[in-house]
Amino acid sequence: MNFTEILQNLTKKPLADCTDQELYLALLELVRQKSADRVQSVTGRKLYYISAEFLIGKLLSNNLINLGLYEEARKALAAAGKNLSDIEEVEPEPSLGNGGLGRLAACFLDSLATLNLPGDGVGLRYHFGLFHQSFENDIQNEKPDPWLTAHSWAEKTDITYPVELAGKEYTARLYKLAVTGYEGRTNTLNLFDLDTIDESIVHDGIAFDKTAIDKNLTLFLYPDDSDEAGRRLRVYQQYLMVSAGAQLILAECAARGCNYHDLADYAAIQINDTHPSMVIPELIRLLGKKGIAFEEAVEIVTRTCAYTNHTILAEALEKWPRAYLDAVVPQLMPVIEKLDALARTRTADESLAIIDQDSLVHMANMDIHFTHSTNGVAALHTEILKNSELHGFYELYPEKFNNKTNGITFRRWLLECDPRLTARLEQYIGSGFRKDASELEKLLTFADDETVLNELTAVKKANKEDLADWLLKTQNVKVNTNAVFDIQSKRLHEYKRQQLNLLYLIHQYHEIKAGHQPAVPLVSIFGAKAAPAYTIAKDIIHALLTLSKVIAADPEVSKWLQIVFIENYNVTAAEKLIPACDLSEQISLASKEASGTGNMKFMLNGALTLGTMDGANVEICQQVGEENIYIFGQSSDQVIHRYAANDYVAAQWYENDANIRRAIDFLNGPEMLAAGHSESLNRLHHELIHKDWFQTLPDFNAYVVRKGQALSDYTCDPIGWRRKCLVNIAKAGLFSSDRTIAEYDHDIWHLGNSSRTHVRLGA
Ligand code: H53
Repeated sequence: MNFTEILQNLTKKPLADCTDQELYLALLELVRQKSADRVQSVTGRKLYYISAEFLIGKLLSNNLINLGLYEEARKALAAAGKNLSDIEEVEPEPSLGNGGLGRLAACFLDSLATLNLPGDGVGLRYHFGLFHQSFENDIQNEKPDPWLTAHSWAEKTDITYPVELAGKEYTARLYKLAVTGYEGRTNTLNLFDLDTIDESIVHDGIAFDKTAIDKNLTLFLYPDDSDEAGRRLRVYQQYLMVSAGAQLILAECAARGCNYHDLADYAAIQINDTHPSMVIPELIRLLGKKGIAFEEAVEIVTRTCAYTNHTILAEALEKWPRAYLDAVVPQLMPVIEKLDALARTRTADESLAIIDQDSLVHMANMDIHFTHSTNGVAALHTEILKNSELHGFYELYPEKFNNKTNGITFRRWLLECDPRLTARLEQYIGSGFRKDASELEKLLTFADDETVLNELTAVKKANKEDLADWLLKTQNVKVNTNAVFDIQSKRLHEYKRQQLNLLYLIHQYHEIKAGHQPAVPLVSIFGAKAAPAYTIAKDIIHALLTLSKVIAADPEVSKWLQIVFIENYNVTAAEKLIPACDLSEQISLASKEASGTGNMKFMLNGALTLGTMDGANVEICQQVGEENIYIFGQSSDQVIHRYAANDYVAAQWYENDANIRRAIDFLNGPEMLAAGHSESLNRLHHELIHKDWFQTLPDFNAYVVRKGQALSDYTCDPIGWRRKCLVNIAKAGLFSSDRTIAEYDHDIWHLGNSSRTHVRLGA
């Protein structure tokens, strides 16, 4: 049977007569069948990657590519007058994540399956995801982001587990989503949910009764935690995930012959950030029920589990008041208390305790004591963990600490999102890079080939045209494709410093008004969601939207400058933005961005980075060389010292620098107040002068100069610019998540074989 016949068997009518919806469902079914053929039995150790987020994006195209069916599907549909990209539009994007942490988990699942390693995900099946963002009155508005339809990639199973929450028993149901690698095996993303969830309790945007656990538990990822009920709800969610997950792991291992004493020979569990940390005491508790004494259970769990730290921001290292845990998971508290007592026999350092003097339970501390590996996610981040943030732990357990620089899957972030560039690359260097990303280096032989450089420029131009069409269609904005496309897309957070970009844009506005014409027109594109209760983040969005209007209304400025803030930034939007980018904004305060992975995606798609020496930017700089990246700003050492000395006073920078003052004062000056909301603009103005926790002002002038340099290089030396882009593409191989996963496997997981981890328990 040819592809058309196979598909027609599923649609039961000629393809030409089908709607896009019908074709989508047929393709979904076909992918399911083909994926099922690639399920393999497991011997030895299998990985369970437990994570609150899996930002998997749309799955149809990705699965077709990984199954090797994309071209066939495209041609068969085209022959029937159908367009695969129209059919892709039918698929809702699962909104099961927020940012880098969740997207990393998705890339890891793709790489595990591609490398033929047994590794499944464990998480929750949120009905409405994070939230759907829209702008109303230039203010972020949140609504549910539903993605579950009658025919979803996640299939309901008959497998259920009892989970006890606040003394009441609930039933967690397992849904399975097939994850097929590129020419690889099929693994599973296990998502848990309750049958009793009631979507109708959501009202007025994303509000709902936070106490009706049976109805609300899996409605949203990260429900608002600005009140106690919301914070408790997060504990409920986390325990649902880890308790059901732990029962699944034990059941699967037992079915393969595990007697629980040898659990570490059957399972490796990776704890992704602190959200799943309760899996440690939960497993110890469950092993106790199987007759295994506490001391042995601790040893088994330590050998089985490993922990990844993704941040040094205190707010993201969870500490739960023990009163919450007493109320929600009373069955775990005796175990946590014993773990705390055991940890105290290993160190007298109070800051390394699990339960502190204020009765806060430090989840990361529990992770580090009772797993065999703690890793950071970029070289700089791991060094900061060892030397400052987690220094006490590093002294206690030096052998546990290791670095695993993040990566991205090239299937989604090159093959799928940038078919034009992929085709050109194949023409120059063959298709080996599809499987072995290091082969991209072959491109370097073309660094001085002007034909190739011009062809790459043409690819970029065509991608910018595509983005312009998409922006017109979805955001109703028209952009000039002869402009530089400068993009900052990531979660909205002060440490990521969208506000620095904002101040730059105001500065440019003034420069243009003063008759200083820039080297080239600039389209500055933003995509970002702010946490619903994060006021200043929402103020930054409002200021950018307001400034965008002020500029658009001024013909003198708007021919040089345009701000586009796209609504509801998600994986689908990222796939449109990244291939069209010229300049990638990676401008976090040095030391604060653990790694970043957007930086890698932009580089791979031939954008140049404007960034600080932070996170993986440092390694990108090492790869491409300083001449092929635009670095500016304070170093992480300077920042760490400034914090330690506690002597940063934003107001001094504001008073002493006329450019800074002019930019900040514009925020609540007459033009902005006429177009925006005074409360929000005044608050941001005040924040920048009196707080500025993430040191925007000391980096301002360096940023303006470096960005100016980049824009002038773009205009004055187009061939030189494109050569830099080529070097970035060629050197992106290091950032393949296949490399990252191979390192995790080699150093931590040892999948497929029995456990070879040697653990030092106790001091
Ligand atoms: O994790 C990414 C890093 C990035 C870091 C991010 C992250 C979240 O998305 C959420 C919570 C958290 O603690 C960290 O900010 O730097 O690249 C994957 O490691």
